[in-house]
Amino acid sequence: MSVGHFVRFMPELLSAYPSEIKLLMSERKEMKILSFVLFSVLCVPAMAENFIIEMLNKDADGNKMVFSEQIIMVDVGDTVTWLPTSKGHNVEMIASPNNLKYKSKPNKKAEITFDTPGIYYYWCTPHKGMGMIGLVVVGNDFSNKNQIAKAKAFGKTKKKLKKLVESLS
Ligand SMILES: [Cu+2]
Repeated sequence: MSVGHFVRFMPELLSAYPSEIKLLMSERKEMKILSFVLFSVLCVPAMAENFIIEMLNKDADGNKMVFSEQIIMVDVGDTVTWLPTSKGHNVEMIASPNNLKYKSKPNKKAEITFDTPGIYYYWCTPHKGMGMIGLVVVGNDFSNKNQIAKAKAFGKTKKKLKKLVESLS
């Protein structure tokens, strides 16, 4: 339904409601304005955001084999897109509140829409022992922090995962 349809039909819908509302909106013009305001308010919570993370051989600080954002906070319904800015990387989900299975192809864009709150831990498969990991926190929910702290990690990544988990509060 378009905004135009909504604005045209809303006065009829509202006219089915009690006389108190009719009294509030004796003018058709006012009803149209109110309808538009209601429509706008109803649409706001549905607007999901898209976050970009780059897969990098080297970041601006000189760190090698990293995701540009190591911890990202998003809302339920938001999407994260990982761009293959440098070659040879991917995104593989390791631990998450809903045991999400996800492994992207190397050198390709990866994209996940997050519908379940909690902490998601992923790594880049070829560089999983070099600290190329990241966390996505959905809906400000840290309830599976222990699950993430106990998740598998190799080499340099062990220390880094510990540091990232400890920074969450
Ligand atoms: Cu990598």
